[in-house]
Amino acid sequence: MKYIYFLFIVMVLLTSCASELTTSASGNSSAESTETLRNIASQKGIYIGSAVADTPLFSKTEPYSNIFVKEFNMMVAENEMKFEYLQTSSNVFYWFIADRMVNVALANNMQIRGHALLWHNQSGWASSVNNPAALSNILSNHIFTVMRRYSNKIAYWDVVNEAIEVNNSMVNSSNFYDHLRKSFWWTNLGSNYVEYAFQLARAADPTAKLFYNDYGIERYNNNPKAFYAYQLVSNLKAKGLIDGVGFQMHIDTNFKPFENGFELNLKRYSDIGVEIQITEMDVRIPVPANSTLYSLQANTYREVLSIALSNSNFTAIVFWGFTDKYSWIPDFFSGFGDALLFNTSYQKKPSYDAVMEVLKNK
Ligand code: 9MR
Repeated sequence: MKYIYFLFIVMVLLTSCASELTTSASGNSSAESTETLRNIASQKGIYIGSAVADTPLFSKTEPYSNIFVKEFNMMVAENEMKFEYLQTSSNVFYWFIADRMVNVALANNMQIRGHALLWHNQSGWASSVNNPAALSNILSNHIFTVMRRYSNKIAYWDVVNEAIEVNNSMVNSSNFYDHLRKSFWWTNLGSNYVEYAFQLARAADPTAKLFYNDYGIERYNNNPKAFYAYQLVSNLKAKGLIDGVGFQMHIDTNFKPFENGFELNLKRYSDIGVEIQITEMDVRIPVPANSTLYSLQANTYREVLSIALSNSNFTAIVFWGFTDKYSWIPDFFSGFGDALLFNTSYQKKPSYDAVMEVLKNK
């Protein structure tokens, strides 16, 4: 009897260790835990997510993973599913990190956005291949291998990321083909490479939702980039090759959602029947910040989300990180930072409260 009791205790201890990261955040029944972003968002029928990085996610000394699984129900790997991380050399795939991140999301009942299958950055060895036939095979092999590994696990894929770059020598052309980024993909595969990538993705996993994702496309007025992105998406939609558009939304407080036509911009996408997600949102402010800046920032989050929620094709908001401790902003925008919902000490900021308030009032 004693031994059975002892065995029981050992089993309980083992189970609780193993499930440290795999306990379901939504399974918590305390009153405190119901008031989280993910719980309110799921009542409203949308997903709320964050980009995460593997290192802090598996850190034993930080509250990072606890807060992430408690507050969010959608995950995107900030870097770890990009080409250079997954296919480290020709047809050599490295799954360990991506797999363990996927497992955290699934164990915590989260959706996953796969980011990204084709991009001009972080494509590793592929970006120095200068041979159309070879690059076409590389793309096909990459998309099939990655999407099939995660079919039934990753529901949303950024198939092509940031392919529009306004070509100032073609200002008179309103055809998006003239405004495709002249990346190594374009040089080798020609203007149809975007459509080719979507065809491959459709074939690789017909159940996945396929997205085009870009930055700087949120302003409706006087924004040719937004117009070309819309053209690109509607062209793919007419061919049945795309399901959604991702507005990255790396913005600052100069973006005024109401004055800048954000609602109209979303509407043109819902009018053609594509799903809309905000995929990488952050609102950078000058640092050191003060309470005025924090409240301006909160207001930007509030306005963006309230407009998005009024569109019935809007299904998810994902932030590009959740704590100011881990954010790309200070490295890329000198003098700016503090762009997210939690500060560097993991305390909720006014922007967190604003997002919560808008969700509740939907
Ligand atoms: O946040 C990412 C950063 O850690 C990388 O160094 C950077 C490399 O280009 O990519 C960042 O993520 C980008 C995302 O993949 C695509 N949209 C813009 C994001 C911010 O640059």
